[in-house]
Amino acid sequence: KMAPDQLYREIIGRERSFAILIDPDKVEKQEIILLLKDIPSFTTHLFVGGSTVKSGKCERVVKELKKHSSLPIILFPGDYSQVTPEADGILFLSLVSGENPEYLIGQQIKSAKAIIASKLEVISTAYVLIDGGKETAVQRVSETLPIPQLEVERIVSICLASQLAGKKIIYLEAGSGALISVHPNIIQAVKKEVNLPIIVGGGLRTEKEIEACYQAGANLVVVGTAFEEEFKQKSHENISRVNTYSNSR
Ligand code: 1GP
Repeated sequence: KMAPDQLYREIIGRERSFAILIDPDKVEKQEIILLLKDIPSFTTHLFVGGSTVKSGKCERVVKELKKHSSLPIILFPGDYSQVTPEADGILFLSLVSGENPEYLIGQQIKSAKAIIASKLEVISTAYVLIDGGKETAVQRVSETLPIPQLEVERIVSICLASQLAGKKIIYLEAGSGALISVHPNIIQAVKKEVNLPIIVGGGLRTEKEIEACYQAGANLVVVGTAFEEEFKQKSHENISRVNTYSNSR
């Protein structure tokens, strides 16, 4: 039988975790088998969620992923409608860097009953939005301004307050498709002063950037856009290869 906090313990216990983020709005059900073949071999988790997902899409994607992968699926919901009992866990996010009550507690209230009724492992997450060099979807949807990267002390204080409030993990987020990812100095400062594991995501593209996050103290690194783009590029090339082949006959 699984311990109630198994996913969380695994994240703490393992030196490096790596999640591919799948936005249900940007993937078709029939693409999922191919997509899973493409994920890096060191992937330890699948995150599923997005800022704007049509109703029912999240559930269909989670079910299809479950059918074809044994990696744990953790929901990373943009809103309460994305709670999907078929996943393994959920990052119960509170946007602690902003002051919009809807994303501090409003969405959480709307999702509480469904989460309690499910078997999802709940990981209470302090979600910290940091400036990624452009307006990202999180910023737009949550109507919350990101914290400038230079305000390291403020970021540390937010994380300390989250620790005191009983959050279990910190998510340092530059926003999906960010131009600038979270600077390693910020990760390092949080690691030094805050006694919680750290997730880092937003705008990470190269292995070098990912490595720098781990070196600075990240426990789990999330990549969405870079993987998505590479996958789209590949499937595009495959389609044109098939077309060239059939045209030449
Ligand atoms: C977004 O942190 C995740 O919420 C991942 O961001 O899509 O830029 O990789 P990217």
